[in-house]
Amino acid sequence: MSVKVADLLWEMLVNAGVKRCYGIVGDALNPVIDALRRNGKIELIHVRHEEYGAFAAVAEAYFTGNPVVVCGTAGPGVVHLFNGLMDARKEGAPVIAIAGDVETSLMDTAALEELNPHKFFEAASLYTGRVVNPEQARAVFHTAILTAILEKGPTVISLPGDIASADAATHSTGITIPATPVLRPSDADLNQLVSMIDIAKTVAIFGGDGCREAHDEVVELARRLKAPVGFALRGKQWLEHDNPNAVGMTGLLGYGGAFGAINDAELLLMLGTDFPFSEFLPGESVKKVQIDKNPKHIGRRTAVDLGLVGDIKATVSALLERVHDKPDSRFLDKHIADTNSFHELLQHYVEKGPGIKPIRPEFLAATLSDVASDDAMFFADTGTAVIWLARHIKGGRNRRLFGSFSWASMANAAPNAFGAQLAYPGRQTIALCGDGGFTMQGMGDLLTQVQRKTPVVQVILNNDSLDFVNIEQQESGIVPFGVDFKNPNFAKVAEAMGAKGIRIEEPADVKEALAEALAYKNGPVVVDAVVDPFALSLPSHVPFHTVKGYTLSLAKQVLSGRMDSVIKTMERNVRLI
Ligand SMILES: Cc1ncc(C[n+]2csc(CCOP(=O)(O)OP(=O)(O)O)c2C)c(N)n1
Repeated sequence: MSVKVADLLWEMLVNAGVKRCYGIVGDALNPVIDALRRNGKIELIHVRHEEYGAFAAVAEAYFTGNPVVVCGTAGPGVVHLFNGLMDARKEGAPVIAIAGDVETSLMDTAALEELNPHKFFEAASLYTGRVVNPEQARAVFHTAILTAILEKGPTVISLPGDIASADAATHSTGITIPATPVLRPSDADLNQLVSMIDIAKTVAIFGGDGCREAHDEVVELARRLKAPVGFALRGKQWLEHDNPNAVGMTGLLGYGGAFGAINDAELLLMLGTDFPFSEFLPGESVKKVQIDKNPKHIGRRTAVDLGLVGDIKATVSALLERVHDKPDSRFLDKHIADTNSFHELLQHYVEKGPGIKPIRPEFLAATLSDVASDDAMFFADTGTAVIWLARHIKGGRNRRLFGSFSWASMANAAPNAFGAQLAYPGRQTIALCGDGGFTMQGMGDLLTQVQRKTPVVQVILNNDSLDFVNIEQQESGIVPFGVDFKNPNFAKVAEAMGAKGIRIEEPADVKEALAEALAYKNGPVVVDAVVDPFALSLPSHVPFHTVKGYTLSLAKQVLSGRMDSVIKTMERNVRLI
């Protein structure tokens, strides 16, 4: 049998390490999927919504580092992939989209389902190739694959059905993935950094996702410099565990002494972070050095005094050979003490949790953290779930914490956990879902999990509202509006769909119910946890405009006759209970 363009594509993807393709077939994609079936080495994960597949692919690609394929057919199918591809772009996940395209004879004729991939994918894709001739195919496939892997992000192969089923112009399917080079600043630049460190009386470190491979090096540097280590949400899982100098996070979800440490230090080392909230970073009173392998990150969130390009592991290793220890630990001790006292505040609703109904989300998340295994993978929906993940789910050397942290899409957690479960079968994969998020996307594809008997645990924060936006609106001084809805009993819905459903209304049942959910291995579990919609969270550093916004919103709510919700908000957040 002759080799078709689509056969060439799948064989090249196999050779690049692709194991799964998430998506929905049809129309332009049919010859492509027929070739996948013939090839037999890549599994098609047939989802009910292309976006769900894309978010699953992001988690698989981010954690394994392997390229993962998603597919959608021309027009609407392709459009459904977009949000997940934006997420792949922001989280740095090598996802390759095979986008069905109209027949070449119909291009640019406003045909049914026609979409110009170059225009449409521009914001998301690192490279988009539209294959209009079999002669082009190998080069386009090769570029899309290598770009996704080496630049860690999404690429798009737009493939019309007539070209997919045409004879390939070559049988060459080999693909060589170059190893990642070691990247670090020059000796002269490192020496300049060493002198800045030597001059500074106090040094703080602030790290992000770029510290992924560098836990031990950063912790050792912090130990020698007596430097507190704060982190962005994307750095938490890499820097918090096994780190006596950890002082928590800054930003809107902030906790611990991170904000103070970063702003009080004489010198701040920003390591592998593109933390976007500039107002939480220090101004000119603190000298700043930023190190990142991506030069575009340097200086864009705050002006820096020195910018160095390098991998954090390689750069900090080289620095450790040159840097002089600092003997004075008073700065570190102060910020560790601040961190400990904030921790006590955070524990309030955890410790009181067994006696408070509706269930406090802090207590739910902390209990989940306690009962989960040491290598559990946690995923949080954008919404209040991220807050509780950041503050109450403990990381660890083998634990993983993930979400749509940089793109901030809703409804990511269930598909993320599904993708992770396929990549790491048997490992605990836990999605902390908003009720808005779960009904937006998780519910339809619960059927996919049921069909595949995938043991994903989704814990739904059932608070009958888009609670995060509720808080956001109050912070900005407006009366909450458009945020309430009515939920079904998700446990019963799950049971009707063939999953295991567990509903928790009583705080006393939380631990046992979560343990039961985690022990279940025959398929997906939905834990419907009825939580307090009035639970608020304030960052460890509260900007003035937030306080002003809350005061204004509460006043407006009183004036518009919502006294009861104001009282509940106050009562449940000033530690009266
Ligand atoms: C796709 C999408 N739509 C809207 C938003 C804006 N948004 C951010 S959080 C949020 C509320 C999430 O509500 P829910 O999933 O119920 O979680 P909760 O905050 O109540 O825990 C919304 C609407 C978004 N980030 N993404």
